Amino acid sequence: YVLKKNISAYEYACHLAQRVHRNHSTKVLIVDDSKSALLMLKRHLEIQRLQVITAENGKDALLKMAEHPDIKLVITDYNMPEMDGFELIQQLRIRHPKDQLAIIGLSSSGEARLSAQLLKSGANDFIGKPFSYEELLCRVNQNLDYLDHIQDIRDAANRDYLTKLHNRRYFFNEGKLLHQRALFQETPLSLAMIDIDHFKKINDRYGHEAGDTALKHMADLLRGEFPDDLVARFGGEEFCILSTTDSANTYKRFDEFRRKVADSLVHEDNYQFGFSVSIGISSVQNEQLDASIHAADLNLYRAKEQGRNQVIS
Ligand code: GH3
Ligand code: MG
Ligand code: MG
Ligand code: MG
Repeated sequence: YVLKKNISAYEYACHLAQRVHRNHSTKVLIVDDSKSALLMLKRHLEIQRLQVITAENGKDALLKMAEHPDIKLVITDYNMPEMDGFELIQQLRIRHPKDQLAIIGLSSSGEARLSAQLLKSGANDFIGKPFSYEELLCRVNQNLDYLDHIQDIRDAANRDYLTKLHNRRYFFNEGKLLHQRALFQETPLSLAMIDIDHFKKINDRYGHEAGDTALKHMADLLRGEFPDDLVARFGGEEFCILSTTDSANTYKRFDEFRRKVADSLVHEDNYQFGFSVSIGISSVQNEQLDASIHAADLNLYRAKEQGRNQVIS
């Protein structure tokens, strides 16, 4: 009875200790050739509401990784048939860097050499067998928190705080890769610069906060219409899209978007208004990305000059 009571108190403590933000579907892969060890680990990790996937050796683990590319953490034994923990870790590291996939190696206590070997193979951390589950859970949480923090920092560096769209910096980094790939595969790539018309008037008439709401509204429309393209907030009320659609359809697609923006309304309790956008398009063929941006910018300028609320390619 005492044991049972202690275990449930312990489980309750684990429950309280869960980080609120931790996603219930965080996936963990555990790899051990001992079925009983797997079962024990699985049970304790599931109390943490982690989604647990099991594998009995390194080869099996690689298959499971391919099946579940969203696994965040691997906990692996070192001594296993078929493929041992060291080789598994080395194989995993070819594709998954330390700040995207955490790996904890299970080593035997009293074999300090093994722990060093696990770390050298690419593990983020290790834990000596036999271990207390409290220590295991601390290490699991610490490693998952580390990944979360890296992701938060990455988002802060790559996204615009107001609209949560990608920022200019991310646009150039990612854009260069997309550009190279398009050149290599000889697939079309087009670029659109979008600027809100008379945005200053929105700020002047309804206030800066309403202007912010209009920018968020614009971001929602962009996310809805171009889910597969690289969309960024380029500057104040200017957005840039790098799109892999067939260039013959580019004009039509952006003109439909222009109409959609003009037909939509921004509304809150104390205001309601609409706005339009001007769009300049260029194709990104054998040119550098910078040159295509410049070309799209010139077309945007012409769209403004010719009366706004239009697309020029
Ligand atoms: P045009 O049709 O020629 O593009 O005119 P415009 O008024 O849209 O362009 P202009 O460049 O004169 O003004 C852009 C304004 O956008 C000025 C700036 O105060 C405002 N702005 C830039 N960033 C933000 C923001 O984050 N929030 C809000 N509310 N306003 C912003
Ligand atoms: Mg987070
Ligand atoms: Mg403007
Ligand atoms: Mg502008």
